[in-house]
Amino acid sequence: MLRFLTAGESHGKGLVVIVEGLPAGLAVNADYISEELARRRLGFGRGPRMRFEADELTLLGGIRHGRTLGSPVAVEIGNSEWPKWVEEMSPEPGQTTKPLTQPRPGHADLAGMQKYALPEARDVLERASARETAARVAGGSLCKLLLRDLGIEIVSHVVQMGPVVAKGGRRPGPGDLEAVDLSPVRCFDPEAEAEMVEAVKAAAKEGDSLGGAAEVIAYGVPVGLGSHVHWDRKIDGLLAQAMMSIHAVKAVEIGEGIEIAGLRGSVAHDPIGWDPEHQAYRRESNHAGGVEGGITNGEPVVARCYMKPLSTLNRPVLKTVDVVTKEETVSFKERTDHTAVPAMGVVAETMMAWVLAAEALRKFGGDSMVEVSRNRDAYLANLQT
Ligand code: EPS
Repeated sequence: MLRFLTAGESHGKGLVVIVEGLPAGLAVNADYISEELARRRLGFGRGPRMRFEADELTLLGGIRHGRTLGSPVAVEIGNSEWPKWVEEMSPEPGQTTKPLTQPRPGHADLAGMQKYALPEARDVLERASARETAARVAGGSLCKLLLRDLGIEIVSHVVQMGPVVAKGGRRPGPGDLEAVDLSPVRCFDPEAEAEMVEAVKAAAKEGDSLGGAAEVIAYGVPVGLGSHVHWDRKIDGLLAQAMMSIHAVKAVEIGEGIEIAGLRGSVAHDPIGWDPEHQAYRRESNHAGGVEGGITNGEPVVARCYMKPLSTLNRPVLKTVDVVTKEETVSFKERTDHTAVPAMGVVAETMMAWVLAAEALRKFGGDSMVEVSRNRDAYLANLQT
């Protein structure tokens, strides 16, 4: 079973991720993990921290001479911000001199303080912060490497920024990822890209924030990941859970799920055809997003994540109550991003990679990459046609 845990606070000394269940013999290099971490920092509209903070990577365990050992992999990402926060975030006994008592609506602040009986919002927001996604991306990059060995590549692009929606057009393929990453908002539609940049500028000028949506596509996924036999084995359910867990994501759509809800059954489904050249079935369209009955069907797996506008604003306007005085006030101001949708797309790739890698190992399981590849090849050679 593939699983991971992360630990660490946004302004703490660093983050740690432990990945358990990777087979031995997976080629890993630190540069690739660093590149993925750098991709997560991309995007017009992010706050100043993204410019001055480097993700300091240390491989602590589970990798030797560029290959996984089959033991847990542990990765540490140091926060270069730490020196400024040593006292405020110290693990030693003591207390803050700057308690945050005006919780932000839309954030974990108030519910977290009530649930954990904590006196101020920083005790909650430090872990609720999207900084945690750096640890997910570091661990998830190992899943991407595993998937790549199995012929699976994952791409994401921004399809909505605030009110601006990209036109349908051609979806980016694995060869287009560099072009997407070069776009300031990671959008594949140049016309929409320009409008998105303007929308972010306008929101930023008014101290406001923007939400939006990113689409994630996995190419090369074989038929048969996930299962119809139990609610908790359906791969669309697993993807929805994984992607919904990304900070500020409020909806996840598989394929054209929202649009086909309004269509008739006679036109909503993807006709099945036979491809004599490859001796394989294929779908003539992909409204289902590559999943039927909770099982991948061989088409690209497509999911969209919808993110709310961040609730931390540079202009304090959101009404709240001071938890000490109970008087009406506005939520506290904290350094923030105007939008994090481009970065969210990279995190969403990561969460799809976690699910696909976990399900690929469940299907083709083995303790070494040789064993996993052999099991995959045998399955595909015997795939019922
Ligand atoms: C975040 C606020 C900002 C973001 C941060 C998430 O941090 P700070 O308040 O330190 O400027 O930059 O995101 C990251 C640090 C990151 O690595 O993604 C928040 O409130 O969640």
